[in-house]
Amino acid sequence: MYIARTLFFALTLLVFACKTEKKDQTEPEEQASLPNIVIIYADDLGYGELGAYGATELQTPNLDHLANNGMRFTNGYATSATCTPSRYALLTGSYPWRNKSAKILPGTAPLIIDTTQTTLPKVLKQQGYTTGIVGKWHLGLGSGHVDWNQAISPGPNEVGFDHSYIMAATQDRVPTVYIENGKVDNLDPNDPIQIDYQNNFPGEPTGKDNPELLKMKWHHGHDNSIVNGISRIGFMKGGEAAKWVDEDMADTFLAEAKRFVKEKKDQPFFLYYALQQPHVPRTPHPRFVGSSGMGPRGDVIVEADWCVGEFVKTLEEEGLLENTLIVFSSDNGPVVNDGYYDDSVEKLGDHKPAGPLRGGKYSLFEAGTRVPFITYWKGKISPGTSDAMVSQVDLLASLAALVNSDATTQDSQDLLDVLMGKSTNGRDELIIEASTRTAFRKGDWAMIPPYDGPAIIKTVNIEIGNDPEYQLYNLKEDLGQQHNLAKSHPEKLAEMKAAYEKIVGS
Ligand code: NG6
Ligand code: CA
Repeated sequence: MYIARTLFFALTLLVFACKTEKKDQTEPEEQASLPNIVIIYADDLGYGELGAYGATELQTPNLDHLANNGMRFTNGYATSATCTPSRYALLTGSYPWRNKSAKILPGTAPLIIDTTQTTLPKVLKQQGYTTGIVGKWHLGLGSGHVDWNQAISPGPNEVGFDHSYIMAATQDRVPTVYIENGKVDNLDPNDPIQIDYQNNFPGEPTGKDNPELLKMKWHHGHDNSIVNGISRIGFMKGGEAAKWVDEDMADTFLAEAKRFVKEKKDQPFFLYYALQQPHVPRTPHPRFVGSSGMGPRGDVIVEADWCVGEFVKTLEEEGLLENTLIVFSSDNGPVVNDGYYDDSVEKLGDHKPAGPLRGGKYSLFEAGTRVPFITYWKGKISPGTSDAMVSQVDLLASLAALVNSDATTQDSQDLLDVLMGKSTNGRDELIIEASTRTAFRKGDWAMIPPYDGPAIIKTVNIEIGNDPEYQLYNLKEDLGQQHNLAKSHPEKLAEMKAAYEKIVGS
């Protein structure tokens, strides 16, 4: 009896021990099974800009490697044809046209993401991720007047990022300084920064009045304060030691991105690496000058491709490549001349930044929002091409699903299986946006409602989609949107209008 009891007790202990041991083992396993997530986001890179998307005049071997060994989406969309709204949607999972402030912002604009709003980094943080952003922000900072010489808040760190190393707006807008976790990097307190988007500071040179000081001349806009021989949008005084060197920007962001990975690699991390290329001013590092034969615009694309290669190499060296999902895309379509004389038009040659698509940045035609869209995960995503429709607004719900979170928003769809190449069941319909105008994609069709205003922005030479009549295109037969079928297909038009108005309101 005693023996039996002892045996029973011992057995119970053993079972209990096994159970506890099992529990202790699964938890770290679950942690470890959470992959790192990196979103690499180019600025103004068009659909036809990469070899993997048909470019023949530019070499982009590193991005081609991701595309050819991951999923290459042919119907991948930014929500918008300009930067701020696309970035807003990427981070919040909400259509930007729902937020009136989501339009191209000056460097002094307040933060347009509500600090209580759901964001992608917040969702990932809740699941145990360390989150970081390196690169272009352009979603506003502060809540009114920003004093650039004090802690700058709210900003990325208040909407879900543990770490931030950013430029406030764009490379062509002041302040031309890096901001790390809300503090201007390298700021000399004896040389405070002042910023004004209306008036110049007395005695300060400008691109308009002092063209002799410029190394790159402005074509339209961009005639305010001069920094490094390039005039910008907005006026800036002070902060000399903190000013960035444009030609070093790619290396600076790359170094920060690598540093983040190396420092955070022991826990699951999310990095939003927002490249500044090929947005204006195009300032390749000297070692890339002449690398494309296409002038600075081509050279900075080669430089961006190199950065991606170096970054991926770092993941590989750290043993993280098999455990990291990389998403690559662009915030909007391409523009050739966006405001500086930089040979982009003269040296473009046969390169077609938009590939076969019509329009470009600022446009409701396809080239405005249809962009390179690649998912790469070594050993997990089988190489392939997908024609499924996906939008960057879907990354929130899809990546939430990846990390076992049920977070979602009104507009974001869980397309994880599509991103992983396991399904071709993408979006059925999508609203696209360009400078607050909206248009509609559904099935094979694109519909652009009538809009007043010029059909072409002459300064940038882009057709932006304005027309007094409805436009309807069958993209399967007419990818270049040459044949408006609105009149010949009234039933299709009515169906599209109804579906569109159901989402945006009539
Ligand atoms: C426009 C600028 C353009 C670019 C764009 C923002 C002028 C004339 N043009 O207003 O150069 O900066 O804003 O681009 O100033 S985005 O990719 O950040 O949306
Ligand atoms: Ca952009």
